[in-house]
Amino acid sequence: MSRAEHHAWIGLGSNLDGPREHVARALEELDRLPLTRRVAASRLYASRPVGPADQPDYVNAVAQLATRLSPLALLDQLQALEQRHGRVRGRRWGPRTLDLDLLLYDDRRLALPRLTLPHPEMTRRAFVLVPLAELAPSLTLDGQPLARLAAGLDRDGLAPVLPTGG
Ligand code: ROI
Repeated sequence: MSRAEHHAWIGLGSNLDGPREHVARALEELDRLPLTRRVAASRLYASRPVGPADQPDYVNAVAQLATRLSPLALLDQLQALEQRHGRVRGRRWGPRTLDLDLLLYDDRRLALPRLTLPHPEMTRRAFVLVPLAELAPSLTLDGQPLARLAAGLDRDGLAPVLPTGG
C-alpha cells in the first residue's frame, strides 16, 4: 500500500556564492528527494532584494513537486537541502546561499509554529508569484487565479535570467 501523491510548490532563492548555480543545482536535487519527483520548474529570475537593500540581487525560481512526504517531512528535507548548500542563518532578511520555501501543499491550510500554509508572504512577492504563475496560471488562491494575482504586483527589478552561451 502506498500513500497518495500530493502536489507541492517550492520557492527557491539565492544571492550568495554563485546564486544561479545554487538554484540550478537545487532544482535537480529536489527531483532526488525521497518519495518525491519534480514535475515542473519555472525559468530562473533575477530579482532585486525585497527587504534590506544592502545585499546582492537574488536569483529566484519555483518548482512543482509530486510527493508522498507529509508537509513537515517535506519541510525537514528542504531544510536539510539548505544546510547542504552551506546555509548559515544570519540576520533576518539577510543574504543566503539557498532559501527553500514551501509555498503550497495541495490546498492544505496549516498554522504550526514551524510551518504556515499557504506561505503567508507569497501573494505580496513578485519574485514568488511571477514564476509560480508561469507554472500554474489558473491555480487559485483565495478564489483568485495566480495569473491575476501576479498581474497586480509591481515587477520592477524582476526579469528572467538569460541563458548563457549559444
Ligand atoms: N528578495 C528577493 N528578491 N528574493 C528572495 O528570494 C528574497 N528572500 C528573502 C528576502 C530577504 C525577504 N528578500 C528576497 O528572504
